[in-house]
Amino acid sequence: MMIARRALLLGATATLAGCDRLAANATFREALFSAENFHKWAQRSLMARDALATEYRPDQISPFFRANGTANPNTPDYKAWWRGGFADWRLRVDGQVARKLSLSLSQLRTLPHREQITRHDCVEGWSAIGRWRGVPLKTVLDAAGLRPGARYIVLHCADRMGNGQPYYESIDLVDAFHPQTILAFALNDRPLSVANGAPLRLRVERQLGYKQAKYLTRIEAVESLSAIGRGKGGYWEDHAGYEWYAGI
Ligand SMILES: Nc1nc2c(c(=O)[nH]1)N[C@H]1C(S)=C(S)[C@@H](COP(=O)(O)O)O[C@H]1N2
Ligand SMILES: [Mo]
Repeated sequence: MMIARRALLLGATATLAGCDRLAANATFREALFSAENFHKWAQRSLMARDALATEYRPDQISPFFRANGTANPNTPDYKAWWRGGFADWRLRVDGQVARKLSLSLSQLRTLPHREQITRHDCVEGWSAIGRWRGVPLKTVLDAAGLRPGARYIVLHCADRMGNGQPYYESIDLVDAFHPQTILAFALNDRPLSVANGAPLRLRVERQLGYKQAKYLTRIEAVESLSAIGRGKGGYWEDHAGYEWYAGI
């Protein structure tokens, strides 16, 4: 990550050398386009994606966190997992990784947690504040070891949409390694309800509601999104033209 960012900054600074010749006024160039200023500007705008989403106070938590989209996957697999208290459920981690993983809920619960009170914003025009607890996605990705080709993380879900296709979403590595990006197993100090995505869902707090994939079954690291679904990076991106980057 740090290496990639540094390479990007160096690349941007190198491009600037060409612009230098075009700037007639030396002072203007000095002030606006000096390598140092440009570097600072570039770093600030890249850093903006690393900024934390607002976290709220406990008294601001919404009394009810409504459910949207699928409220129960109701597939034979899911019903069996639910009946067994999700003891037989696993999160698979595969794709462009050095080590494939298959993690049980109790294994995930033993990893270091993060807790955050954040606001969920759905494009359909509602918001809710909740306290999420889960494992940083970074922890899981570091355990699996991303291969150099990995560019995106695809979240595969247990629920089937109207057309029988599973819900899925994807994020880039900036969001995947963001400190507030967690695999959440608890909402408001209770195990996730079925309606809110049991047993595990993504929280990627700089993004809109539809990126917050529920009912996770598999995390896949990929080089490109083109072979996933219809290639737009998510169920709603593929079927309703939603933006892949849903930053807020
Ligand atoms: N697997 C899955 N994840 C999903 C959805 C869905 O239908 N299936 N709906 C999305 C949308 S549009 C929103 S707003 C949130 C809703 O999360 P909630 O049900 O916990 O409120 O989940 C998102 N993640
Ligand atoms: Mo949504």
